[in-house]
Amino acid sequence: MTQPDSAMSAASVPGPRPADADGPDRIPPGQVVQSSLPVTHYGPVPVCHPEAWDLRVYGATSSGDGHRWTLPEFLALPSSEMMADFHCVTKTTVLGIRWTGVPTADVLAAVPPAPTATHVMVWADYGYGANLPIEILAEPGTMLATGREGRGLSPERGYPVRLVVPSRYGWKSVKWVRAIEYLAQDRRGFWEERGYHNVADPWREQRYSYQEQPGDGPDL
Ligand SMILES: Nc1nc2c(c(=O)[nH]1)N[C@H]1C(S)=C(S)[C@@H](COP(=O)(O)O)O[C@H]1N2
Ligand SMILES: [Mo]
Repeated sequence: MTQPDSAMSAASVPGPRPADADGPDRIPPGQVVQSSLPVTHYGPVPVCHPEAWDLRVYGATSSGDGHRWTLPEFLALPSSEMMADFHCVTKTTVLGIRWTGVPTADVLAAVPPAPTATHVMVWADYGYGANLPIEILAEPGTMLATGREGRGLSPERGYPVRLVVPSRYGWKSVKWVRAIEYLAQDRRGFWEERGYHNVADPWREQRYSYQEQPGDGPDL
């Protein structure tokens, strides 16, 4: 198998496993490689009203204040590119998707969390949300993407802004992101309350909540 050219570039992210290495190590257990990722989500595609759209950061911030970006403000932030493999819990893996966007590490720098903040809830339109340990936002591969494969996001893929979390199953890659809530304790998101694993590490095949060990998440 040949690598996509840009997998060799400096923008390629060091994932939790060698995402830029070929061979069986690259594919998490139980996953099947497909050439493209089907559009996958629960419920309808939200309609974006660009004038009214904003992205908020709130909750356990260090200043106690929240932060808000309008769409032009968010699109003016420095953006970068990264390549990442994508693993859906339905067993589809797609290798080497190229994303453009704002690393979530930059969001943490712009709106520093309080020392008490341990987790985040990433909220989308219509109340969808996924929870993550706050360290995942500091990982180099995690970003708020505004583009995919060199073009803007389509509505189905999350226009105008979606999260990409290469180190977790795909449902944590929240499309249509509207807010990031800093949490002083973990809280389950949409799928984490409905039978899916709170941690969702594809390398440990953490698919379902019945697999959770003590400490993996809040009580169901
Ligand atoms: N807001 C929102 N984001 C979501 C979902 C969803 O239902 N709602 N589904 C998730 C799932 S299960 C996957 S696999 C990916 C799919 O991304 P894609 O549609 O770009 O392939 O989006 C994730 N983000
Ligand atoms: Mo998924």
